[in-house]
Amino acid sequence: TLRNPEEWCRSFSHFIAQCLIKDFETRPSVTHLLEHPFIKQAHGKEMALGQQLSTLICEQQDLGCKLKTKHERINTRKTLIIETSPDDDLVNLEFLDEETIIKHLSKRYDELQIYTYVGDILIALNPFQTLSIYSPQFSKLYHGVKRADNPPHIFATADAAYQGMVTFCKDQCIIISGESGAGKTESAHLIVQHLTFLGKANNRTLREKILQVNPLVEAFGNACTAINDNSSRFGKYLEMKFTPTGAVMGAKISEYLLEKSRVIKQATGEKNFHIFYYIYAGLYHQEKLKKYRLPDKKPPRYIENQHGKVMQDIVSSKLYKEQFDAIQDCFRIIGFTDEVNSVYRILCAILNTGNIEFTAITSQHQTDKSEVPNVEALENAAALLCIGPEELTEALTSHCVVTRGETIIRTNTVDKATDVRDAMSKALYGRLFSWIVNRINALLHVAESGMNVGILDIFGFENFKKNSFEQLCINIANEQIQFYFNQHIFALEQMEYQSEGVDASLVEYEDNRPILDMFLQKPMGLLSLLDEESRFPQATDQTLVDKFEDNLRYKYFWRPKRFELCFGIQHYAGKVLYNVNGFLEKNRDTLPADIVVVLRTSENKLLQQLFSSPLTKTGRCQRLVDTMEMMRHPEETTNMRRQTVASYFRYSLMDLLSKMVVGQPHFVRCIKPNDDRQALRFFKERVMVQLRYTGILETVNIRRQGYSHRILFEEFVNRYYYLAFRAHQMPDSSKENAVAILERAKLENWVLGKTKVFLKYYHVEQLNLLLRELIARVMVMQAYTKGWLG
Ligand code: AOV
Ligand code: MG
Repeated sequence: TLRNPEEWCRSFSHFIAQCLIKDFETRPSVTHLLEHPFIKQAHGKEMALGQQLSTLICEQQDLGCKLKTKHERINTRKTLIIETSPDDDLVNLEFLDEETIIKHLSKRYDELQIYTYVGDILIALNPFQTLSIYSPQFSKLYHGVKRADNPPHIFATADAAYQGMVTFCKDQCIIISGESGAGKTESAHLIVQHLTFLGKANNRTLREKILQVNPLVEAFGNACTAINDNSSRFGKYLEMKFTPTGAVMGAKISEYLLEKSRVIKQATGEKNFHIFYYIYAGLYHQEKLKKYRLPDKKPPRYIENQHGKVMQDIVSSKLYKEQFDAIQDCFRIIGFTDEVNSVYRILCAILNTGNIEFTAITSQHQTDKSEVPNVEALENAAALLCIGPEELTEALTSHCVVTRGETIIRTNTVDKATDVRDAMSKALYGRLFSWIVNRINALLHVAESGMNVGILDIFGFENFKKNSFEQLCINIANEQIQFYFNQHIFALEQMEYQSEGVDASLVEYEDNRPILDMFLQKPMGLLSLLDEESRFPQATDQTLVDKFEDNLRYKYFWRPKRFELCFGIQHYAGKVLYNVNGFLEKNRDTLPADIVVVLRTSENKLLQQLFSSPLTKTGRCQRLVDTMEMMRHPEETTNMRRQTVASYFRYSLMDLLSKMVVGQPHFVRCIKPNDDRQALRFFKERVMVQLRYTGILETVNIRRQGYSHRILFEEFVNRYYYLAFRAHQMPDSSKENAVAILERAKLENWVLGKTKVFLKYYHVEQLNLLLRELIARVMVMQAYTKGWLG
C-alpha cells in the first residue's frame, strides 16, 4: 500500500536498521515482495534513498548504543532506567494479591518507574514532577519494537495503537481514565506527541497545527479546581486521522458537556476558565484594556476571587501573560484569521456582562421591576457585542409572553434579571467554545476516508466537599467509561469463551451496570426523573429530592437524614454526597428568547453565527439523538426542541460510545499516588482504593488466564499467512491453516474455539512483530540487491 519511495524509506528504515544492528545472517526467504511496484519505482531514486538510509542507520545505531547501556541515567534523579525488569508487567508476578501489587508499584514509583503494564493495559502513576523521558529520543526508542524490549511507557501504548491501525487498517481508540488530577490530560498530550512523531506529517505545518489543538481548547475548557490546577471541565475525544500508510493528515475534536456554570460562579478556592485570566493579563500588558472596555482598577467580578486583592495576582502573573501570548500563537498557527478579534471581544463582553448589576424599582404600582443603576458595564458589553444598549437593557429587565396570539411584556425582578444576565454569559461562552472546536475541525479538516486513532480524555471522577449537578454528570460519565472497560476486559471476553466452547475459568468482577441503569433508565432513572421535575414550573429542590427518594429504590442511593437537600450515591469509585440546590435550574438551562433575539441583531458576524442555530446540538450527535429518540419514544419527539442538560448529556454519552465501539480499544489507567500533588510520595491506602475500584487485581487475573484476542479463522489466516505460506499460495481460511501458522510462529498456549483462534494478549504482538520483521528483511534484501547499502 505504500505510495512512493520516500514513504517506503520512512516506514521501513527503522526495521532495516534494526535488522542490521541485530543479526543479518538469516537471509529472507520470501522474495516475491521484491516485485512490489513501488520498489521498482524506487529504483530511480536509489542514490537519495541510499543516503537517507545510511543516515538513519547511523542514527539508529547511535541511539541503540546510547540508550541501551544498562543503568544509564540522564539526570541523576529524574530519569528512567532504560532497563526492563520482570515486574514491568504485573501479570508476571508470582504472587498476586493486593499487598504484593502495591509493594511493586511503590518500589517502582520510588525508582521513578511511573508506568507498569497489566498485560496490554498501562497503569500510569502521576509523578507530579517533570520527567525527561518524553524527548524525541524516547519516541524513537519506542517506535515499532516489542513491548517487552523497553520499560513500560505511554509511548508504547501510542505505538501499539498506531501499529495496530497501520497493520490491520482498523481504527483504534485509546481510553484514558482515572480520577481528577490523576494525569489523564497529560497522558493525552504525550500520546498526541508520539502519534505526530510516528505519523510524520509531510509538512511541518500540519504537525505544528495538531500540536496546538490541545493547548488551545484547554485554555478555554480547563480551570483550576480544588483538586487540580489544570482540571478539564469538558470531555474531549480527539481523533487523529492518518493515510492508509500511516502519515498523519489531520485531526478532529469532539467536545462533551462543558461546565458552563463555571463562567458565572466558582466554588471557594476555585477559578474561572483559564482564558479569562490570560486575556485580562495579556491585554493589561499590551495596554489594551481600554480598547476592549475592561475595567483597569479592579478585575471583573467573574474572575475576582473571594479573597480580593486579585488584581495584582492576575496582572503580575508572568504565567498568565505568557499563556496569552501562547494562545495567540495557537490561533495563528492553526489558521484562525481576524475572527480571533471577535473571540476576544466576546470574552471581554462576557466579563463586562458579569459586572452588570440590578436594583429594584419599588413604587406604588410596581414591585417587581428592576433597573440597571450603573450603565457602564452594560454599555461596554453592548458595544463589544455590537448590539444596542437599550435593547440589551430591555432583554435583561423584561420578557415577552405570548398568550393567545397576544404579546405581553412583563418586567423582571432583580433575581430574574440576574438569572437572565448569567444565562446570557453562559450561553455566550458555551457557544463560543463549540464554535472554536468546530472551527479547529474545519481548519484541520480532512476527507473522512483514512483511519484514525481516537484519544479519550474526559473529566475525572470528582468528590468535593460540596457536589452539585456538574459533579453528578461528570461522575456518571466516569461510570460509563468504567462500564465500557468492564465490558471489554471481562464481560465480552467471558461470553465468547462460552459461545465458542472454550474452557476458561471465569473471573469475578464488580459490574457497575445497575448503577448506570439507575441513572440512565427511562422513564424511572435519575436523569429522567430530573427531567420530569424540570418540566414543572412549581417544582423545587425539595420536591426533586423527595421524588428521587420515592422512586430510586436502589442500594446505591440513600438520603441522609441530617442534610435536607442532599442525596448520596455509592459510585464505583466511592460514596459521593450531592446537594440538589440549583439542580432544576442548571438542568433547564433556559436562555430567554429575548436574549437570543437581541444577540441576533448584532453586527458582529461571529455572534450572528453563534446564535443562528443551536451549535452544540448540530451534526452527528443531534442526528443520533433524534433517531434514538424517535425509536424509543415517538410521542416525545415534539418536545425535543426544549432539550435539558440531562437529556443532552445522555445523548452525548451515547454519541461518545458509538465512536468508541468502532475502534480497537487500548486502556490507560491513571492513578494518583497522593492528594498533596507531591513528587515521590506514594500513599499506599490511596493507591489501594484506586486499584480496587478500577478492578486492577481482577484485570491482572484475567490477563493471566484469559485470551484477550479472539480472531476469526478467516481473518487470522488472511492476516498472517505470510508467516507460513508463500504469497502465491493463497491458503484457505481454514482452522488447519490457522494452526499451521500458529505452529510455524512457534506460539504456545493458544486455544481454538469453534470459529476463532483464542490468543493471549502477548501473542498478537509476537505475530505482528514476526510479520513486520519478515517484511523488513525483504526490504533489506532489496536494498542490498539494488546496491543502496553499499
Ligand atoms: P487529569 O486530567 O487526570 O485531571 P492532569 O493530566 O491535568 O490530570 O494532571 C494533573 C497534574 O499532574 C498536571 O498538571 C501535572 O502537574 C501532573 N502530571 C500528570 N501527569 C504527569 C506526567 N506524566 N509528568 C509530569 N507531570 C504530570 V481532571 O482533568 O481534573 O480529571 O478534570
Ligand atoms: Mg484533565
